Amino acid sequence: MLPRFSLSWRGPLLALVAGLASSAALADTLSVEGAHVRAVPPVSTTTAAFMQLHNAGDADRALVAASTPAARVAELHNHVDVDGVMQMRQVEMIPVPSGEGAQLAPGGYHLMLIDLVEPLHEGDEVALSLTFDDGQTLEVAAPVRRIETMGHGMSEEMPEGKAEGMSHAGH
Ligand SMILES: [Cu+2]
Repeated sequence: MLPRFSLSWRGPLLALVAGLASSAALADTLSVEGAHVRAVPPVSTTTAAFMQLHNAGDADRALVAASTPAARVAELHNHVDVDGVMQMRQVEMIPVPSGEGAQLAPGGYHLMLIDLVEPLHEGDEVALSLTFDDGQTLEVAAPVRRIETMGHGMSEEMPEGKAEGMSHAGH
């Protein structure tokens, strides 16, 4: 399905041209707000990045990949409630619906930064590269911040949270 766009529609012969034009136009419709990376103790080689994704376009999009020079692996993750226990799962994509966008926040969707190249310090900026299902990429600078995990009874002395710490044993 082609997204709607502001060119006049002249029929199927223009479908390809229209598709190209719309992907160019969409470059302005996705944006990122409040990106940040959770500060972790120097011994930790894993952390998470959070942000709000906005989609002002007419087409639903999805975040399909992420990368950063700060970590050797960046995965898309979600938390799911399995019999009352929050578990992290890697997901293929994070939906970014038109108008709604997506919230990457503790306890929900997040980017998992695995095998950090060097310890991150509060105030550092981590460059994140986000790739969407239409091929476009957004570059974001995400400051490293302390985050108090909400809803798990976790203090900031255990910044990864119990559920994350447990499922990271498998990485
Ligand atoms: Cu995770």
